[in-house]
Amino acid sequence: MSKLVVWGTPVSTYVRTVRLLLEEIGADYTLQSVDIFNGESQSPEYLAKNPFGKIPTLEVNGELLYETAAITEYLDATLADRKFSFSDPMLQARMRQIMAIIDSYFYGPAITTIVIQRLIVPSQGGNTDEAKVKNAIAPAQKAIEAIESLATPSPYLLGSQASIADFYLIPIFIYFSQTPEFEVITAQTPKLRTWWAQVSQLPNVKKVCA
Ligand SMILES: N[C@@H](CCC(=O)N[C@@H](CS)C(=O)NCC(=O)O)C(=O)O
Repeated sequence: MSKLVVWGTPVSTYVRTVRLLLEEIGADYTLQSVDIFNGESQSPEYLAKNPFGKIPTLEVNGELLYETAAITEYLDATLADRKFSFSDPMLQARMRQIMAIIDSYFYGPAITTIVIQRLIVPSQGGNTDEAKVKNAIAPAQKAIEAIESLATPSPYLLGSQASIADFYLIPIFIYFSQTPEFEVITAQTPKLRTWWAQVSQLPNVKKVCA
């Protein structure tokens, strides 16, 4: 059996993506802390594992793998017989498309700007940069409406089976839903609102994202 170590900070959305998958698989793994808030992820020791200083990095029997899409697809293939992907090529393409939209167009405005400015900055005694938040609303809305147009939730994003795309979006919604911008940005995405009401109650979501 493989020895799996996930390097990362438990509050990270991408670390949570990997952990949600591992928990759904029922895999045995260790979470090894790398703090992105105190500079540890930029230390020479961590940069030797991941030259971009991002989390997560997965260690499999001593071999290192980074980038969440690569990690999740590897784990799904090796531990779950691709249960969290699709054999239908178009559905598989839709899953990859949603993951790419999240990486390229949603994570930045939703997490790096709105969540950081609304939740993190004030919790550290700072003031929200309202201009930054305002500028992030339209791109976040465009991205989430694109995902809405691809989603067919019943109850998961692409049907009756949970896929890696769900594990990408759930950790972002955990934080994003706590911001005042969530209501307006998801006003035109009823399918995703129904999806969120259901998946936010899953036991492993409560366990990993508590
Ligand atoms: N492309 C990377 C992105 C990972 C990422 O952005 N992780 C965030 C935490 S959720 C991070 O490492 N932030 C620290 C930083 O940017 O310095 C992946 O897919 O794994």
